[in-house]
Amino acid sequence: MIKNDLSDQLTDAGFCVVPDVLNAQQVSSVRQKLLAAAHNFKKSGASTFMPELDPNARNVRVFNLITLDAVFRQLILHPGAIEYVKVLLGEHYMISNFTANIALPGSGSMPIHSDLGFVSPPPWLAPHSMNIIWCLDDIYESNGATRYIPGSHLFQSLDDLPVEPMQQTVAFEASAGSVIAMDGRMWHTSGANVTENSERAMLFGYYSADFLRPQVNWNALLPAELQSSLDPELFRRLGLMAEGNARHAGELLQLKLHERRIS
Ligand SMILES: O=C(O)CCC(=O)C(=O)O
Repeated sequence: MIKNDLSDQLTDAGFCVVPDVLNAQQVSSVRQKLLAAAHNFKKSGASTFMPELDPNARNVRVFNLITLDAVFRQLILHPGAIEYVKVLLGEHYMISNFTANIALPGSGSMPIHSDLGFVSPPPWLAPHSMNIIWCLDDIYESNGATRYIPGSHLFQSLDDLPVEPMQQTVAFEASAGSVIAMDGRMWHTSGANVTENSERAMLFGYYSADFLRPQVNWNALLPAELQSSLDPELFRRLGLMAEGNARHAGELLQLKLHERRIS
């Protein structure tokens, strides 16, 4: 059941932390599956180090989680997360991406950014995208918790960014099993993991309004046999149906017919 105070916080402050969406046993199972997925991802020839994103290879990036294990196909539509997606995006949300970032001790911050800025040019006037961030470890400042600029979900263009944006960031704090729901306009980055031996594994489910092109092309990315075996709801939310961006045309047509009737 969605908590009203969290829903209000998400709308007003641009984020909320929802505790205990997964229990300890589920966290441990998902974490193990993530490590196996990272291993298989590497074995397939892909790199988990993205020099354009991270300063060194202590950030382990795992892309395209949807193909890597059934548990990720369940998490991306987990009801305890989707109810928060609907707070910002309404009923017509789509899945834009699903990735992981394991920050090992010694990892550093990536460039600060807003995720809406990756899929839509400014002005950024409304929450047309959002993240559901799954915490598979307790996350806190010293183990590289995601950092954000409070209030930055209201920045409308690059002109609103402070001169030294990193200095304005604060770290999220959340226990393993929580999700952080975050407005896609929020400026954020990964923190540096300065601990001796505390890993920080997080999954980033990214969702957007259905009129925005997803960050990845699921049609090209997902093998045909996986596509044909997907649950119909997941198939639809990944935008794999033949119908593309037709909802708004349909609504406009309705409006025209309505106007005709009243004129
Ligand atoms: O790992 C993090 O804390 C942030 C990751 C992120 O923002 C991204 O990959 O775009």
